[in-house]
Order: sequence, then structure tokens, then C-alpha cells
Amino acid sequence: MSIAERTDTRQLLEQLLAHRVLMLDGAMGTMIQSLKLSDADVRGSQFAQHPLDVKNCADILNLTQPAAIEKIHRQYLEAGADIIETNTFVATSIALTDFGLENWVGDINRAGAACARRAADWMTAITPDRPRFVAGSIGPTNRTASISGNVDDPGSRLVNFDDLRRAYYEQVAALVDGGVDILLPETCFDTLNLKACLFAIEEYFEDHQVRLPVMVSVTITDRSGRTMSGQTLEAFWASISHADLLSVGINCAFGPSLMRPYVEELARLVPVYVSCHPNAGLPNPLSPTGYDETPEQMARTLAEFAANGWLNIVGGCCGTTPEHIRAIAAAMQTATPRPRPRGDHLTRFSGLEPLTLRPESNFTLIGERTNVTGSKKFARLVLAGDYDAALAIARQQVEGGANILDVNMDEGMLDGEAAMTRFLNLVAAEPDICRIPIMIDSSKWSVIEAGLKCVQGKAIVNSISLKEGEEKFLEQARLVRRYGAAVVVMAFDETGQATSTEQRVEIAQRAYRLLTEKVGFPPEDIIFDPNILTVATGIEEHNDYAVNFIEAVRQIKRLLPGAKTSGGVSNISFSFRGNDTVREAMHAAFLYHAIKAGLDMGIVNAGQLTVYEDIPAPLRDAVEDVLFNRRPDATERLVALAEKVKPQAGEKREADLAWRSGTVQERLAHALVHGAADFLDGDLEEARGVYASCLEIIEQPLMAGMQIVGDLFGAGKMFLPQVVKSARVMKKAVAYLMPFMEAEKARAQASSSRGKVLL
Ligand code: THG
Repeated sequence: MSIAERTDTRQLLEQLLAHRVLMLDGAMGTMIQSLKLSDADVRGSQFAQHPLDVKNCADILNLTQPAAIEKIHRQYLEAGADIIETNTFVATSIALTDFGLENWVGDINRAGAACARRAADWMTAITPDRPRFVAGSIGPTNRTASISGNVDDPGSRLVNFDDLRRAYYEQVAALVDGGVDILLPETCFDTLNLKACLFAIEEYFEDHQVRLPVMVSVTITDRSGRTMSGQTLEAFWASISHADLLSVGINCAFGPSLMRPYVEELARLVPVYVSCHPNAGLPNPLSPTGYDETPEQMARTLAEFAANGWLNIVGGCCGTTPEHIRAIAAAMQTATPRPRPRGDHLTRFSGLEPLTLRPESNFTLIGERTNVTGSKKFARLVLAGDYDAALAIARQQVEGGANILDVNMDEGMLDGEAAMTRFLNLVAAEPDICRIPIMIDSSKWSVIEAGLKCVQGKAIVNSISLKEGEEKFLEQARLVRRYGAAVVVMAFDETGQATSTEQRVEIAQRAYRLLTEKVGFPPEDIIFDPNILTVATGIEEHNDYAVNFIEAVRQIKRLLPGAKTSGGVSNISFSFRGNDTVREAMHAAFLYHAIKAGLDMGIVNAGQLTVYEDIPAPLRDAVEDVLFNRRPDATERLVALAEKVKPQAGEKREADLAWRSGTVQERLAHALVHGAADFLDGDLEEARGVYASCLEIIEQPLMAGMQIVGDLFGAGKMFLPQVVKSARVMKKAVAYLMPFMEAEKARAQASSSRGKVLL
């Protein structure tokens, strides 16, 4: 087949997929085992003297027993397979090293592709109205890029992204050379391995000006529905949704029945075709195939999946035979293929878990403290190599409500690439941290790229810009896309940093056009940062910086559909370094107005956000005078006020306890709004003396407090993490009251039954 013909395969497949469920083949390994080949058969003459044991290397048979492999392919084609998979699951240099066959990658894959090609062409000649296809099977290798191979060092890796990328490139090149129609990375257990494979595939396509359809299949090894490397299915999809895929599916795992919820979820989730090729049930040593489901059982379950509208491509994995494929194919005769849904074009990021920005989503918080330029403490720890303590800062950002973690290692004394790699590999070993997506923050492209090679989730690159011209911008954007990340674009161009509203918006428009038209970047993966610059510096040109940012956000959101906006919030208040009271008031007020203008996300000190409503009125007015440049003496007045609210040097900020002098109702409301449980028990005890019953305490002061929380949240004056803290305090209060309520109930029952006796 010529390259042009192969490039048309996608179209042909899509036509077929529109009309019916296409059949994959079944297990290769199961069929090979049934041949009961001797060691000498496996080695053939070519490998008779090979120094290592190759008995368990099925892929060597492409060279030593090609007729046997071709025959298995024919059996599957006769059973009804439209697509057969090459016998090349192990054939990367990484996995073949176990057999000392790492130098045979090209031969094994070319021969594997040729066996399948001959079989498929033979069958297509018999049934010319029903073309058959060859999918090049690409396994996950036997190493994992997201998990340490050394229990004593969670940051170490036996394989990295570049090793995998190179190995996959070599395999892909040989498979395409050998004549496959489709590439099929399957049994993915670590999304970072898969991302390296997809990267290599794109690289190969670009180098050779060719494009083959790509099918991807993941395996769920965990009954909670996660991949081995810990991602949920939705997080997994976010990680690979950048790739130009024909289909996504699930294979291997525990057989069709236990796959049910995951196939259903995938069918709902992805706007590409869905495949499923399960094992023949659970392993069963007593069964001849080693698995416990009969062809009829499997066909029944898969027919039901198809009837539910979940399937486009179906076949079998471990333990399945041509009999299974025949039964499944018969069951698919009357099946209607799953209609391919339209994409929803929502912004999606992921760590182990997905983060989807929906129109109704709350403001997204990006934790700023894991930044060597933004936190002296973090810098000190990283420079000292105390990564455990550095990780604690990341954890504290997550616990403080960060939805995304910004990581920056730009410090002159550091090897930025090495520090980024080390830190992100350690983060990957902490499920409570790496459940959220990572924002890789650096002004050095090499550091960003080092970071991208460490994250299995869908990350965000922070940042690229037009500072060095269009060519560099486009080159970096293409790479960001190939790594599967979203991107922050700063409002810089060849002339420097944009400060006026017009400049900020114009640069965003120009970047948007370049990204969407020249790179094929989806708008929802673009995040514009129109520069949060410091105000109240005493320099007059700076006075409009905050207003200009807010206005630029408003216009970008209106003019550039789908794109998101973000900014580094703490920048705004650098003039008040050392005075956290004023800084936090500035951040809260700035955010309140910027979010109203459409700001989607912000880099903040998570856990250290003040509620807008809590800023004392005089301070809030002085801050807003500055932010909106409302009077010429705004800065002077804020500076004067700042002196009064400044915490004394060296003194730890005292918690303001003025609220303790309110009524018990006011105190309970305060505790709820601020998520403060320190005085809760005492206040509840006092309330028990004031209110008639515990139920009344819940129904009156506590519910009234939650009402305030709801109102503030509705008005955009509280963020979700703060509301969660409120809910926690509410739960604590109810738990405190519960035993008293039980006692009240018992008393009430006792008195009512006494009443009955008296009657
Ligand atoms: N846009 C984008 N990325 C960014 C920024 C931006 N990344 C970096 C920065 N700006 C956002 N992050 C921070 C982090 C910390 C602070 C400010 C911005 C900060 N730190 C204290 C200070 O410097 O006073 C440090 C105090 C301490 O050491 O504890 O204010 O705009 N895309």
C-alpha cells in the first residue's frame, strides 16, 4: 500500500464505523501457547545460539515462525475480525532488553507487520467489499515513568520520557515500514508512558509527512476505576485528548462484566470512537485458555454494551480465541454503533483527578508557594536539598484549597532542569498532592520541557509569549501541544510588556489567531495572562495597571471565545511587602472585581485568602481607590493607612478577637463564615443555655450563619475552599450537639409515654 493510500485509511475506517461496530481480533498469546512450541522452534536457526532465554518472547516468532503467526491472523480474520493486531506487543528496545533482543526492534516489528499484512490482504482479496486492516500493536513496555523503581527513593525512575519516546519512535517507524494501517498503543497502565508514545508518533508523522489513524487503549487494574499509575478515567482522557485519535478504549483488565462502569463512562466522556477488548473474564487455571468466560458469555455481555450504545470497536484480549471472536462478531451483526458525540470544548486539566472548568465553575485557585522566586522558605528548602519539607509546602497549598499547583525553580544558584525534574517526580509519588494538575512555571523553555516530561496529567505551561517573535512562539506552542499541555500566554511582544488595555488585548488577539490558526490549538487550552503589575508604586504611569488588567480581562473574554484568563495576583501588592494586612486586602478586593470581569483563575497564596466582606471599610475604600485609580492621592492615603494597620516588626500577627464580644448568635455566624472552630464548643454550650433545644440552635443561629455563607458565595465574595471550611465547622457543631439531642429526644419520649400511662 502506498503512503497516500494509507493516509486515506482514516476516511475509510470512519465510513465503516458510521455503519457498524468493527471487530478487532482476540489474543495472540493464548493462540501461541496452544501451539506448544519447543524452545528450538521458538529460536529457529536464527537464534539457536542466542545467549538468553527467549522462550517467553512471543514477538521473536515473527522472525522464526512467521507462517504460524500468519496462520493465527488468518484464523481471526475468518472468525470475523476487521482489524487484526500485529504480534509486536513487547517489541520496543526497552522491553526486548529482558531477552537480549534490543537490537532486533526493526526486524521484529517489520516482520510482525508483514505477517499481519499478508493475512489481511489475503482476506480482503476474498471479500473485496469488506476491507481488513492491520493495527500495529504497541505495548506499554515493562517500565513505568510515573512510579519509582526504588522503594528508598520515590523520586527515582527506571525509565524516563525521553527513553520511552526514542524507543517508541523506533518501533513506530518499523511498524509503518512493515505496512500497518493503524497504530495501536494498548494496555496502557501509565499515562506518562502513553504520552511519550503519542509524542513519538506525532514526531514520526511529522518527520515522514504521513499520518495513520491512531487507536489508544488503556487498562484499568484497580476496582476503583483507576489506572495503575493512579489516574481516574476522566483524568486519563484529559491527559491524551490533545492527540489526534481515531478511538479510545479499554482492554485487558478483569473481563467484560467488571469493565462495565468504565466502558459506560468512557462512552459518555469521549468525542472519538470507543473500543473495548476485554480478557475472557478472570484468570482460571482450570480452563484450557486460562480464563473463565466462554465465547457465549463474553458475547452476551458485549452485546449488551453495544445495545447500550457504548461501542464502536470490539474484540478480545488475554484468553480469547477465534471462537470468542466468532461469537462476539455474530452478536454484533444486529448492533447499532455508538453515535460519536460532539466535543463539549470545556477546559480540562488533570492530575490523578480531572479538573474541568465549566461555565458555572467557581474561580480556580493556583497555589503560588512552590516557587523559589515567590517564597523565601521554598527557595531555602530546595537549595538545601530538603525536598521533604518542600513537598510539605505543596501539600499545604493543596490543603489550603489550591486547584492547581504552580511550580517554579528559576533561581540562579539552581540547576533548574534538575530541580524541576526532581521535585515533580517526588510530587508524583504523593497522591494527595498530585491529584491536582501542575502548572509548570519558568522563563526558561528547557526547564518547562523538563517539567512536561515528568507529569502524567494534563499540565499547564506557564508561560510562552511573543517576546522573541512569532517563530519561537509557534515552535514552543507546537511542542506544548505535542506534550499535551494547556498554555499560559503572557501579554508580551517583540516591543516588550503590554501595559495599556489596548496593548494587552491586541497581543492576546494576535496570539489567539496564531495559536488557533497555525498550531491548531483549541481555544479552551489557551489561558491569557494580561499581566498583573504592581500598583501604588509612587510612579504615576503605574496607577492604571489594575484597571487596565481588569478591563483587558473583560475584553479578552468577550473577543476570544473559549479562551481562559489568569494572573499572578500577589504581584499587585509588591509595594506593600512586609504588610500582609494591606496585601491581603488588596488581593481580596482585586480578585473580587477581576472575577466579576471574567477572570477564570489566579495564582494566589492558597489558604491565605481574605474574604472581601471582611476588609474593614476604611481599608477597603483606600485599596479600591488605588485599584481603580479613583483619586490622585490614593497611593499616599493607602500608605498612610497601611502604617496604622501594619503588624509590628517581628511580631506575629495576632488573631483579631474583636468578634468575641458579639452575641452568641453573632459568634456562631462568625465561626461559620470564617471556618473557625477554635471557640465553637464554648459558644455552643452557651447557646444551649439561651435556646430551648439543640434543634433550635441548629435551625436558628447555625442555619442563619450558613445562609450568610451561601449569600457571600453567591455574590462571589467567598471561594469554594472557604465554603468547604464553613461546612466543616457546621458538621463539627452538629456533632457536638448530637449527644444532647439524643438525650432531649429520650426525655421527650419518656414524658410522652408517661403521659399515655396517665391517660
Ligand atoms: N503570571 C504568571 N505566572 C507568574 C506570575 C504572573 N508566576 C510567578 C508570579 N507571577 C506569581 N507567583 C507569586 C508568588 C509569590 C509572590 C508573588 C507572586 C509573593 N511572594 C512574597 C514576596 O515576594 O513578597 C514572598 C514572601 C515569602 O518569601 O514568603 O508575593 O503574574 N503567568
